[in-house]
Amino acid sequence: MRRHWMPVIFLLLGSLQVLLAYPEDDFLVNANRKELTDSPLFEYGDVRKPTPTKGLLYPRDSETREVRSLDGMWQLVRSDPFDPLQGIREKWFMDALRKTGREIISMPVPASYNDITTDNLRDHVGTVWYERTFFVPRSWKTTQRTWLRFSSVHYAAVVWINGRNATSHSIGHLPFESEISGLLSFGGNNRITVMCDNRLSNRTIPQGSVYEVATDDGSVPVQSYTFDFFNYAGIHRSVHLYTTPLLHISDLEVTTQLTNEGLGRIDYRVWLEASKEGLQIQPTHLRVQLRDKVGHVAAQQINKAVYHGTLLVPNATPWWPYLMHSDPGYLYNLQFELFVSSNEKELEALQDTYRLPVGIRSLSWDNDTLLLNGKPLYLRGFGRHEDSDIRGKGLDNALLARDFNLLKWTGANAYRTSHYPYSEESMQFADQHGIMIIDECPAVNIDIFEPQLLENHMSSLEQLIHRDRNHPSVIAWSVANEPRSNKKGALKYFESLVNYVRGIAHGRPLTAAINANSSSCHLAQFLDIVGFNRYNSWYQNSGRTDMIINLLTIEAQSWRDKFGKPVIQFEYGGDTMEGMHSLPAFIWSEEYQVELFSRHFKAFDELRGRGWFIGEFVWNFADFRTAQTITRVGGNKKGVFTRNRQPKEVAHILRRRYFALAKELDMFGLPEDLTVYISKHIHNEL
Ligand code: GCB
Repeated sequence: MRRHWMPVIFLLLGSLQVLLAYPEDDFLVNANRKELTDSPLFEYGDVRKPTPTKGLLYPRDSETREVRSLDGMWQLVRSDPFDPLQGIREKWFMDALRKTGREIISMPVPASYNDITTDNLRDHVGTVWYERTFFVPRSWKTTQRTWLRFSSVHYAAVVWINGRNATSHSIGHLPFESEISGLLSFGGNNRITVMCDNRLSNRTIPQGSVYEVATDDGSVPVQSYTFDFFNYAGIHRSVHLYTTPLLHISDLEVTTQLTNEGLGRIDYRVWLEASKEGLQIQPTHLRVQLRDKVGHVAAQQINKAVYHGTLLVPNATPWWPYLMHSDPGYLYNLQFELFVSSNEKELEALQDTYRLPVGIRSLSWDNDTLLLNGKPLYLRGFGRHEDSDIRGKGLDNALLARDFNLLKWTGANAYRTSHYPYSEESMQFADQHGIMIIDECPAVNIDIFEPQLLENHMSSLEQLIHRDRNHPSVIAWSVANEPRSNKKGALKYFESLVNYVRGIAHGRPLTAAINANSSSCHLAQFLDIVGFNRYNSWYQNSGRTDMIINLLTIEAQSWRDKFGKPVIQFEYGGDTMEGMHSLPAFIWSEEYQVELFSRHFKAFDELRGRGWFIGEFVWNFADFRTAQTITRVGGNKKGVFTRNRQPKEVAHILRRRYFALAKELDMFGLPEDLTVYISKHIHNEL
């Protein structure tokens, strides 16, 4: 056997796998909460590493591929919260959902289903079923493979095409796909059915638990969770059908480096996959071409029977973050073309083309700092949420564009994808605009440390890294937000987790957003960058902004002294009702938010001078929906912007700070509208 065929054969075996039946057990959430916390019995030795995900390339059309969107209006039925698996037993997927006799609800995709209707679908616990029909052209039948790809379904999904199981997946915010060529009616109408389950258990990432409460109308299941953002559910991101040739490029991995002399280096690896028929096709070579913004070839390589290589790019145009260079977010197009021998007269034919945007940059770190292209970074940004009125967590391009305009308006250069992976479209946007990303997996507030949870946690990171490893904007992986890392069980848990993630980290440092204290945290010792969340003058010492500088500088120094690593504050802030004013400042007023921020700025400036404090992140970019609690007025109001993306007073202050930092650190000019004319005696102090 010719050696270069090995990856193809290997991948073929994968693609012929019998589709797994729906793992019912995963859905059976134990209502009797059994505390497993801190049990010394868990050694994690028996934890299986997750099976690596395959082929998560974003669907792009090309000379050899077609992409079709299945977004639009679907139909939805909800199951009885007490019998979420009724539809599986009764095989609702075998026929149109209307045949179940249940109420049919028109449901847009992508969107969370919660805020669309006027009834209690908002608080539904359990499964809902989505359905739509679509045509596939006859022409796709013989020469193509057809794939179905979901960019995110929250939380778990099982998918059928024309009544036959196509795939299943759990963990929201992450893509999954499957070949469906064998399930389709080509040239005919097809039905897709998706069962979506929003229940969280002790073993899901993130965790939650379902319990029963007695109401005036009988008992009902309720989902509880400790994180504060609303547990929106549904088909949150786009659904695509796409085609590939019978032998195609199934996956790509790229790393880049930039030398002081401006030489760019791109190391790439390519995976191929073939259907049974595709195995007959003989690849002759792979052409890899790097094209600059205007389409000129900046470097190229032709490989025969080798699926990895290195491109050297003299005088490369580097990828720079926003406000670190006059042309931030420079992207090349890396074009991969697979050629095969054609039957006729040994001619070579183009078999498959895939184009990947690539930014050339180096990332490195030491015990004091994080460097991009050799320059130490100071991160100024936000924790955010994917959240908006009506759509919930559904992808919305208008919102995405507005958010990036606001981010740039404030002069921010970074954000953390708190507390889960954000859409692939937002990652592409960040690449293009030069916004740096701390990429976080969905492990928020994890508490009960048990082996099955660890396996899922590893899997969430594996899937995230696989999806995002080629984005120049990603500068770190965040392994968790506010885990109960002071508990004894956290030590072994995080040691195992971080050991695993190091092996797949793809040239990025590891961090986390910690709310334990430096003296009791069992996680920070394993990280490259220590991140902490602290709500001085909000959750502690409410109303006392005069205590911030002292407490914050002492705390940051304690993290530094104990772990000797760069330190970032990932969350600080206070809830603020837009339009509520008070002089002197009083909590919840706009004045209070301004005062609280300003005190933090002073502490940050003191800390920056110490040489290891490398970032400040506000909580939160915008107000967002939470579960109903007495501490939230219509949601979490710590936004610098309102939920409909208008600035609170503090936004103008934050903007002045972030641009002042850009000026101080990167000699960037200030925007003209940063200050307004007051009088000829009062000058712009920046
Ligand atoms: C935190 C959490 C974040 C919350 C925030 C708050 O520490 O990380 O998810 O929204 O506090 O406002 O309470």
